[in-house]
Amino acid sequence: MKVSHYKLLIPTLTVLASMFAFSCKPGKAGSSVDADAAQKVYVAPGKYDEVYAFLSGGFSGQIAAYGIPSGRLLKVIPVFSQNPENGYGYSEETKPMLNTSHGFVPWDDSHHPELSKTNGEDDGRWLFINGNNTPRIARVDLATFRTVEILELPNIGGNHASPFCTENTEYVVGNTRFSEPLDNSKGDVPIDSYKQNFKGAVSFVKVDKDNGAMNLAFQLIVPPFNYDLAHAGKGPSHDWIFFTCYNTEEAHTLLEVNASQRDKDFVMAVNWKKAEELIKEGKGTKIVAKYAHNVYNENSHTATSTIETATQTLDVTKFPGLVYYMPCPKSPHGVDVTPDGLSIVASGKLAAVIPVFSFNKMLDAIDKKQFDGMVDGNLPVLKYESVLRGEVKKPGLGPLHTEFDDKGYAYTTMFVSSEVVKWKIDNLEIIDRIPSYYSPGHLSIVGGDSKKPYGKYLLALNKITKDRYLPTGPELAQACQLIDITGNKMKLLLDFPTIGEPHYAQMILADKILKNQVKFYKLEDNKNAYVTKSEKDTKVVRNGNRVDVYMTAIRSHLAPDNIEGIKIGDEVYIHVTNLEQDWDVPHGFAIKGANNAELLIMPGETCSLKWVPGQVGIVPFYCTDFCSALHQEMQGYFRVSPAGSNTPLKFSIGVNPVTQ
Ligand code: K7E
Ligand code: CUA
Repeated sequence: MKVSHYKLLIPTLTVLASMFAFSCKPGKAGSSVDADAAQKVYVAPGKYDEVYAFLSGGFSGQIAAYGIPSGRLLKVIPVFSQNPENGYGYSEETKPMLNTSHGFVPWDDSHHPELSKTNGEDDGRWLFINGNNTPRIARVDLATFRTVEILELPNIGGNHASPFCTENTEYVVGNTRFSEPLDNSKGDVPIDSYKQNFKGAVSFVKVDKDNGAMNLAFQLIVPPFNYDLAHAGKGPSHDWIFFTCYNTEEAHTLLEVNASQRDKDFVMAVNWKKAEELIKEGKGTKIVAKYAHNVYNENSHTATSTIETATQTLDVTKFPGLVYYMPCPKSPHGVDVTPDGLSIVASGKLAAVIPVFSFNKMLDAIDKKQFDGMVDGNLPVLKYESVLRGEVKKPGLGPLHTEFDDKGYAYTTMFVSSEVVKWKIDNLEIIDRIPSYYSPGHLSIVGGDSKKPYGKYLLALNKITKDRYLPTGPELAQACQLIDITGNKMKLLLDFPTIGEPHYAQMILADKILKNQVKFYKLEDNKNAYVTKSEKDTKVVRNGNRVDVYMTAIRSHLAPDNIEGIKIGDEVYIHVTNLEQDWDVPHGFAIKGANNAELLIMPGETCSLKWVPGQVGIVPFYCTDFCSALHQEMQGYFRVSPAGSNTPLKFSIGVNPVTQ
């Protein structure tokens, strides 16, 4: 995204710049920093931040949780990428989370964190995020800040317009960025048969309202455009979800030029309620599809991966009334729905206005058949004038994304002119603008995409860092900026760098999450297949060349800590149970030479590390997490003997070999 936006938009700067009176280069930072900014972001030691901000990690594949207003990094939550820091994607329990129909894929590109919603408001239960590259949707449980489910999406390429929740999280929805042939037709087809063989697919993932469990309910087969962003309706527009699409030219090469030919692309409006009914009536077509569904069980602390083999589909050209297109100027990117659910704001990356569509006018235009042609024969394009509520005039250059506050204002990022623009939702008038350093993509306001925005803070998520911090060589961190939106004028409060590229972020009042926090796992509820609930039950079991070590950790020893009889050719699985039952007492486990990461085991949890010893000799292991004054004493040894040797299997703790 960083590169594509940059390349795409910079050339247009010269074209569009003449149309605007203001400078495209932001002024000096110092001039716009509020005098009492320091006081507004200072959170005294020991005090909590008011807000959690969840920032996508972009090409890190993860999510980072920050405290706002301080900008303190609280945690990086591993999602799509292996994380050696705590063994996610390395331990036996978590490897299945990264399984896909293509096998183990330990990385992805995550763009859009999305908080679960109840009645259109953030409920603080789950956080969803998309994997853009190998299409997946992940769910993080906000009681534990752990990724607990990852569902692969078949039939699509580039899961970018994803995952956006309907008003009550009935569904999280994702759409394809790179249309491609459907999996059941997988074919060795020429790329230039794009128009005949390629399709888009909108995935509707049902979310269980009690436990959050996801399943792919159905997919809508749509024309082969590039679908970019989405937002669901709310209140009166509850039944609908809106997608921007570009490349309605259906180009398959040099999209930079070929997908920017038409004056207008579309916002696609989908009546998901109607699609749901059609599926319930059995109108869906089941097609072959292969996709992984990975679930982490919180009691066994173990993930399982299942490969699914089919999905229900509806070809939208066969069901009138499911899909309508609203023309939208020049390569639309973001699409956002106002808190009242009545206006749909789209941002054309190359457009000089921000069109604001009226939901009621859309219904009316559908009713009166105010069409301006068809897509694929029978998918109506609604007349621009008949659906438009108005345009925000001269907003700046390169509008991308919009969010809303609690006072009737909208805020839109301008990528090219590098600023955030505040405008009034009712009369579409621009109220204020503030420079952003540099080139913001998304922005986030506390509750800013919900039915009840809280307002107060705005985060601008910037693509380019340049000179904002001490340099770190050619690679500079991405960055974001905290802006105070309580007054008429926006005020810059704080800059801070981020982990990976923050595309989107979601901010939520901390109180909504704090109350549900799990502090440790109850040992008595531990259902891990290799749990050891007390030190006296520790053991080492050989079965052919497989050796299972049932180990425990408690301040400040690992038991057993002397293990002999391991041989070259063995596969050793070390299952460590942390016996502690208190908050913030993890133990770590690492072993010399393991072609693996460490384990970081939370109180009451069991984690397993696979180790294939490669050299004869004594191999130390130790706890990696400084857990007590005697943490440095928390260690042990394996003895590895040659293949075929008859060293007996022995394990012990507290028997000093020197005095034997
Ligand atoms: Cu605009 Cu991937 Cu949401 Cu980046 S996307 S900015
Ligand atoms: Cu346990 Cu250090």
